[in-house]
Amino acid sequence: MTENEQEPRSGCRRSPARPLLGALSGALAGFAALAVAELVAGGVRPQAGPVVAVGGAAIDRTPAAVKDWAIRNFGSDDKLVLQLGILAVLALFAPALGIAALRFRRTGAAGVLLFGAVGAVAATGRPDSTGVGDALPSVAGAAVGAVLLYILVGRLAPPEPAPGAPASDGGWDRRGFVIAASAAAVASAGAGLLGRSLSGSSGRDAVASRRNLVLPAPGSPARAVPKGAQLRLPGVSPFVTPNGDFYRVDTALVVPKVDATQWRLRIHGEGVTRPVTLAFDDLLRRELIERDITLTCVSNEVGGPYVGNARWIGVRLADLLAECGVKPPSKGGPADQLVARSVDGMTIGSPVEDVMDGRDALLALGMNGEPLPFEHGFPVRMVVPGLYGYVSACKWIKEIELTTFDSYDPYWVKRDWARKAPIKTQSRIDTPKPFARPGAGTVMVAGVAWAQHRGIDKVEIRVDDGPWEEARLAAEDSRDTWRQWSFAWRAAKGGHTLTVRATDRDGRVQTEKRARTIPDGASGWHSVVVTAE
Ligand SMILES: Nc1nc2c(c(=O)[nH]1)N[C@H]1C(S)=C(S)[C@@H](COP(=O)(O)O)O[C@H]1N2
Ligand SMILES: [Mo]
Repeated sequence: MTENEQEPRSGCRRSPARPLLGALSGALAGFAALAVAELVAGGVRPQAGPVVAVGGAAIDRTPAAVKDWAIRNFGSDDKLVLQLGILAVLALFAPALGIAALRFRRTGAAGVLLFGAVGAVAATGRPDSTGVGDALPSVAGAAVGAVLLYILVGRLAPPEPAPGAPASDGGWDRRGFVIAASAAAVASAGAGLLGRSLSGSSGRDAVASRRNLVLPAPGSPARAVPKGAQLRLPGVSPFVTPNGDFYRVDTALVVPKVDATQWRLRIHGEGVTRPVTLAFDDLLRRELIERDITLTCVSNEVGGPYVGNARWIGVRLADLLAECGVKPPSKGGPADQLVARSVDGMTIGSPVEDVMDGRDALLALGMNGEPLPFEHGFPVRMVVPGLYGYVSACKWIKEIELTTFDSYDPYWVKRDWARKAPIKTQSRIDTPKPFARPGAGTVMVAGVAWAQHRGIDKVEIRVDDGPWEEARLAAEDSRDTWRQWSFAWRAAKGGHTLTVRATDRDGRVQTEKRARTIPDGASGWHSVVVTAE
C-alpha cells in the first residue's frame, strides 16, 4: 500500500462514503425507473404502471384468509397499505443493488432490469390488460434505471490508469457523480410529476360524461321512505347512507374511469337466443325504476361496517334478459348462472333464478339521486336484493354471460368463497359504543338489522344473561332494506353486556352460531360491553 493511496483526498475507493454513494446510486436508479414508468403509464394506461400492476397481481394471488384479514385491519385503506408495502420493498432493494453494482457493475444494472421484468409480467398478466403494450411502462422505466445505475457507479470507480502512467490521484469522478446524480434526481421528479398529472387527466372524457349526464325521472319511482323509518336517535346509522360514507370493497387499485358515451354492455351465452350489445343511451331509453336496496359485503364481520343502504335508479335486469330470450332454470332455461364481467376483469356470478324471480334486480345507473360515483361503478353496475355483493353487485360492468355453475367459477369462487351466498339475517348495535360509560338510568340502545329480500320481523335485546326483550322497530321501508330499532334500557350501575338478535319475516331467528366471513358470510350475535355509571 503506498502513501499516496492512504491520502484522504484520494479516498472514495476505500472510504466509508463509497457504499453510501453506491446505495444512493441504487436509490436514484429506482426512483428514476418508477418515475419514467409512471410517465409512460400516464400516457398509455394508469393501470399498467408497475406498482399498480404488481399490487393487482398480488391481490389476485392473495389467499382469501389474508385478504379477509387485510380488509378487516385496514378497511378501505387496504390498497394504500399494499402499495406502500411494494414501495417499501423497492426502497430496500434499490440501494442494495446500488452497493452490489460497485463491484459488479453489469450485474447491478441487470438487477434493475429484473425488477422491470416482474412489473412487465404483472401488467400484461392482469385480467384487464389490453396487451403487450402494458409492459411498456415497466420496460422503459427499468431500462432508464439500469442505464442510470451503470453511469452513476461508473463515476464512483477509480479511472483505469493508462498503461505505464502513474495511478491517478483523484480516485473517483466526484464532479461527474454529483452532476449526474443531481440531474437524474431532478429529471426523475419532473417525469414522475408529469406522469401523475397525465394519469389524472386520462379519465377526462369519463369525468365529462358523468358531469353531462342527467338521469331522467324514473317511470317507477320509489315509494317515499316512511316517516318512522328514520329514528330520531343520535348514534344510529342513518337510514339512507350518503354516497360519501358508503362502504367500498373492490380489487381495483386504480378506480376505473369509464366514458359513458363509449360504454357497451354485451349480453350473450347459453340460452340467449337474441344476444345484444347495448349502449348507455339504450338503457336511458328504457323505463327506469327507483328502489331502496341495502347492500352488504360478505366480508362484513358480526357488528362490522360493510353494509349500506341507498336509493338506486336503474333498469330491470330480468326484463332485459327476457328480451334476449333468457329463461330461468325453473322455466326450462339451460343457464343457471349469470356471470357479470367488469372493465377491470372482475367476474361475479349470480343465480339466474334469483335475478329473474321478480325481485328488483337492477342494472343501476344512479345512486342517491346522482349518477353512480366512479368508486361505486359508474356508469353501470348490478344490484340484486338479497345477495352479498360478491355474487351480485358487479361494478363497472361490461358483459353478461349466461352459463352454468358447473362450468364456470368466477373470481371469488376460485378463491374459496361459496358459489351461492344469500344474505344472512344480521343485527348490529350502533349505540352505545363498546366500552361506553353512559349514566345509570334510561339508556337508549339502538342500531340496524337486515335480512334483505326476506325482511326484518322482530329485534330483541338481552342484557347480561337476562331474558330476551323486544326492541321497538322503526317503520319498514321494504324487505330489501335494513331496519332501525331501539330499546330503552333501564341501566343499573356497573358493567353489562348488551346482545342483539333479529328474526326475519320467514320467522327464522338469527343464529347464535359463530361463523367466519369465509366462505358465505359471518353469523353470530353482536354484543357490546358497557359500564353504567
Ligand atoms: N368490478 C368489481 N365489482 C365489484 C367488486 C370488485 O372487486 N370489482 N366487489 C364486489 C363486492 S365484494 C362488493 S361487497 C360490492 C361493494 O360495492 P360498493 O363498493 O359500491 O359498496 O361490489 C362488488 N362489485
Ligand atoms: Mo363484498
